[in-house]
Amino acid sequence: MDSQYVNKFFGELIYCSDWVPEWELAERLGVGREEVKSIAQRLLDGGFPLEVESGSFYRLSLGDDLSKASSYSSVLDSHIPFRVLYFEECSSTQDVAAKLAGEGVGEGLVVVAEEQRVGRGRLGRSWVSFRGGLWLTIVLEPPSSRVVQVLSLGLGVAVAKTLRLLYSLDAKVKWPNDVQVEGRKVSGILVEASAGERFYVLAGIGVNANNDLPDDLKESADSLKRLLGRRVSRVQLLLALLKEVDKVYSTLKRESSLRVVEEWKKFSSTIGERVRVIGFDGEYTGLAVDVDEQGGLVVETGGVRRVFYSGDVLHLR
Ligand code: BT5
Repeated sequence: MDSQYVNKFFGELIYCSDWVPEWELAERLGVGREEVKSIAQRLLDGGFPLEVESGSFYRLSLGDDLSKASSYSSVLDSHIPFRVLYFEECSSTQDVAAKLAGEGVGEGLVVVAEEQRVGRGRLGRSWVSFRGGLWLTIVLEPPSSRVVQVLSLGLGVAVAKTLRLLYSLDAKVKWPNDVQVEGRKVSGILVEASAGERFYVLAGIGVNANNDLPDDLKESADSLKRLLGRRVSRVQLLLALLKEVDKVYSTLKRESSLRVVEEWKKFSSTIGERVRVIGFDGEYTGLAVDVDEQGGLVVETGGVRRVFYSGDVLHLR
């Protein structure tokens, strides 16, 4: 049995929290039921957390222990060669990843930390990173620095899709880089690019999963634990998110920025809204009408169309 099927089998089950019948897996993988049994046996022999019920129902019990994620990332059916490196605590996953990327660790390293002492957002802002959240940085080596802005939007799409697929949440993306549910920020994205000879990007993603939030963020932010009324498996969340990042990154590399922007627009809460944009050269109020191919927000303000490539956006009601 080809190891590609083992990866596919695992990949199919990542998104499912319930039992999946054998016939369905056989259909999805395009193999017979006997082959499904033998793939399952290979996973069991390899110590993977696969459960089998009545000999013909399967599910993964991935749990919440992020230190175990590294052994599962090896069987993700992804183009990016993900390797997860877990830390109990660090300053920021961006710093750890920057050091390793500078040493030439290469594309696909994922630094995950249970807790960050100085998690950061954009423009020097801080990111609250209590235990129980999902805080990670992925090292990527895109073909050109021109795609960085769109990559940032694409990561938002990956997070929103993951929250939709795993938890049926109505997750939306707010320009430039927030993922919100019911108007509250559940996830933030920070993309930093290297300045030296070797070009790499640090794709930082923070998701409020099982963590608490400080009182001053309770109005504007939310966590999966609070939204769903239960704790989630952060291992499942991480693996599903990596699969979605892989898909959007493939689209960006193999197809076009435009395709990623189109996907982003489908989940956007910003387009069609009256907004105030706080840009580098001042504040502008107008109607958010589009996002261009480079990921810039197009705002119609006083009969003039302006395009913003950075800044903050307030949705005005
Ligand atoms: C962001 O910045 O939203 C990017 C956040 C990226 C965090 C990840 S975690 C893994 C990796 N390692 C890091 O050190 N960072 C990345 P920005 O758009 O600037 O939003 C920051 C603002 O969001 C803050 O000023 C707060 O108002 C708010 N905020 C801080 N912590 C938050 C949290 N946990 N959940 C929701 N909002 C938060």
